[in-house]
Amino acid sequence: MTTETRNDWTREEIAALFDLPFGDLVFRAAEVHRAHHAANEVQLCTLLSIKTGGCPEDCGYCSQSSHADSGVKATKLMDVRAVLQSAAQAKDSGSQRFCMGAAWRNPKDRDMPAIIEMVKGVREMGMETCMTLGMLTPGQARQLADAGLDYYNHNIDTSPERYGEVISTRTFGERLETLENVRSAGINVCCGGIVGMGETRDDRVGFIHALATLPRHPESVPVNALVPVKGTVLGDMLADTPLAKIDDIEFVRTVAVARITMPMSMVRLSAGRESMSEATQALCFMCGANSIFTGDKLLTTGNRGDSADAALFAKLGVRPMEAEEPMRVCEAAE
Ligand code: SAM
Ligand code: DTB
Ligand code: SF4
Repeated sequence: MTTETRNDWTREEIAALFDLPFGDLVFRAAEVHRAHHAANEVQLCTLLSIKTGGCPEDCGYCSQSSHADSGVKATKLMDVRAVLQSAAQAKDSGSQRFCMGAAWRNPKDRDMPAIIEMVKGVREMGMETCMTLGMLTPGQARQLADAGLDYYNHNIDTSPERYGEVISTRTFGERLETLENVRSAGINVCCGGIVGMGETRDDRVGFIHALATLPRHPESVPVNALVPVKGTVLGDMLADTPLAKIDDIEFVRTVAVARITMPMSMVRLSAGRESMSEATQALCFMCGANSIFTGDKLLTTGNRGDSADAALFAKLGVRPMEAEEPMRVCEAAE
């Protein structure tokens, strides 16, 4: 078995992994996982929406797009003090990473001073920081790096071929440009996408292929299961065509292939756990998912909640991961 990190995966190799008998795929993913990560340890991250709704982008899955009719109210950017209060609560409940999300196409330069205060304040509490603010210029990425931001989340969401069907207000190439700006600034990359948007197996192959052939694998790979929201293009499409809903086994296969192709990355079982069975989540952990979002809310939709997760961890013998000094990738900036 090879477990080294490779960036030259072919689509055929990835398709062949997806095609493996399920037991073989689970076994192989677990082997790769145990070669690089502590088995039975899962990282806890907490999300906060620091600026909700009213987003000009037309992402077909998102409740926060102004093109959707989801009933989500647009808010202004939160006060720094309120954000830090929320971070302190997350730390008290055992979270290691605080992820702050804003419903922007991109941050305006006038927003940057408050954003920088948030990063510095959360870091001072001893938590890892992550932000997701939309597209960044090279200068904005450097400002965030100077403030000490540990991770930037910017998802490719689906295969390059499917991208234009899900989002029309930006291109896949623009997504890659921001990822490059984040890398060059020396910030760790968090990049993944959504499964269950009515895509084909071939799109899931293309999605993992695009991530696993980046010049450097993202340090975090969030795999979201679509949370169908009424009033969004994809939420309504799934309500009308329930057969398009992703099968649990196919979801687990996607997590396993992410683990095998990106052995060192943290694979985050992200949105969609509220309606996912415990057995499916257990299979995902077995196949190498080693991070989750805690609490009862993601950005605008529900999450499982801490007591349900604690009970699941106890059943499975899973422990919350100890916080570590975040890995820096500053050599990328040299
Ligand atoms: N505006 C920023 C951006 O798009 O980069 C950051 C926030 S956006 C909500 C972050 C990610 O959340 C998206 O890229 C998508 O992968 C995920 N997401 C959004 N809505 C979702 C939904 N209904 N179900 C599952 N994942 C979702
Ligand atoms: C990611 O990939 N998943 C998180 C985080 N990055 C920002 C967001 C999930 C959002 C789910 C839908 C909502 O709550 O609005
Ligand atoms: Fe805006 Fe991000 Fe939602 Fe797209 S995913 S509509 S960019 S908040």
